[in-house]
Amino acid sequence: MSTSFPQPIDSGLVPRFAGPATFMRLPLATSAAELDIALFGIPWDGGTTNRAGARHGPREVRNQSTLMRSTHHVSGIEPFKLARVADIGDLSVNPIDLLDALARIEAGVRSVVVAGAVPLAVGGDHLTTLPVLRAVARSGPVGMIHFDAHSDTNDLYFGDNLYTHGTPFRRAIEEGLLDPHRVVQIGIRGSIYAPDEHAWAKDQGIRIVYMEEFVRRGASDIMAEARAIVGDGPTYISFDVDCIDPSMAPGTGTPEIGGFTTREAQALVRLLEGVRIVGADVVEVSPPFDLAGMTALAGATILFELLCLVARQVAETRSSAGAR
Ligand SMILES: [Mn+2]
Repeated sequence: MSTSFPQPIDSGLVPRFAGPATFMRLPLATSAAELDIALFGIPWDGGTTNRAGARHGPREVRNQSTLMRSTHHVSGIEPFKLARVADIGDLSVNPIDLLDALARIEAGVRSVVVAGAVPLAVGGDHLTTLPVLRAVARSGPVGMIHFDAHSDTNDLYFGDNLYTHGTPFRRAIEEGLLDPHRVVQIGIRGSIYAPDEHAWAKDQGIRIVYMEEFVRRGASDIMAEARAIVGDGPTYISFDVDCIDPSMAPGTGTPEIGGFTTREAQALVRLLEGVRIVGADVVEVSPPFDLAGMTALAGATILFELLCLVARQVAETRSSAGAR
């Protein structure tokens, strides 16, 4: 029964600025057992090549997420009545050993997946998505709708290093975690290292929607195509906050001007309705570069948008199982 589901702290009893800051003011759970959706942080930025700081993202997104109320004002979705959701804290990370960090993150997400909960992760830099995908895609490759300024499909760095926040999706395709023909990247822009930087991704079958195409076609048209590409198969959603313009989200590792407004980002995410979401993340919120928490607020709000979609999916799955 929904009355027994974990509920946020009532702001009529404890004001939003008081008490411990968990995601959405939800209870802090010790594991994903008994949950439909697990919110967690991945405080790690060891894959960052330039402006570090996303390791501080989860804590500040938690802080700003205390502004989220219980009901989505457009869809009417009340996620905490539809699904059992809690904050399970931060995954274990190792700040000074990249490979150990990736192993720890994968193990943490695997425990969520094994418990039957949908993982909703808050990074951390974008390399954290690779171990999340290793856990989510254990039974076969998944599709992905990816909002970002960058393709993140570069190959090697400083010689032969495979793992940075610019390489996760090349590694994920090489490892068979993503079906590249079911991958869409939206919002890509900014100067690149060479004219053929995105050739590998396109050759694999990834659909890259540059910002200029988004401006020409608009959110509805782009997302109709994205939904058709991923179809009804399992799909991961990755939201790099640097897809938003740095005038609205300056607190990030690799800002690029000419980005989405926060309103456009909300519209895009709402148009994910109907996609079978098996996990999602919001990454690259970097509080040391932020101003007045505006980037963390954008990240927290997108997290709420994603939570609403997944909560409705959980409720629909439950009712169709009940109908059988
Ligand atoms: Mn990225």
